Amino acid sequence: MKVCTCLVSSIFVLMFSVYSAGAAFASDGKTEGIINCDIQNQPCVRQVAGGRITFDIRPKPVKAMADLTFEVKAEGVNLSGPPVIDLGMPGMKMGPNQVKLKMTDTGLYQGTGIIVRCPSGRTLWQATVHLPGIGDAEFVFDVVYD
Ligand SMILES: [Cu+2]
Repeated sequence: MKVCTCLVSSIFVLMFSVYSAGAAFASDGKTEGIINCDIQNQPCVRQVAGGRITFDIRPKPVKAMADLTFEVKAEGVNLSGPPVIDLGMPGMKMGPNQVKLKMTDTGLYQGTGIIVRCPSGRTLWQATVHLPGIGDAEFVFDVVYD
């Protein structure tokens, strides 16, 4: 189970991050500052290499432990292959969680994956979208825990 991956890899990190990084995130407002993608309400757009990519996750609200569809749309840029997404949490070492996308239309890539529930209770997640031939785009957003 992915929960276990998160648990096992986070046990030692948790001991430190809950009291140090976790506290810092909560107390000085850094959490709000590093969110750069309002994924609960709209797709997130990033200018890259003379064009732009649009990143989206459905269905909304975007929840942990639910089957999610990840989508990347490339406009004005040609990717040399389908994007791969690494899911993680800022300031926290999580187990590997990668979503591989497939082209479903011209410039449109989709794949399915799951965002796990972090035992620390923190809801801030980061998607690092690897764009072949272009580079990485990072999206930091909040997910919903039921
Ligand atoms: Cu975590």
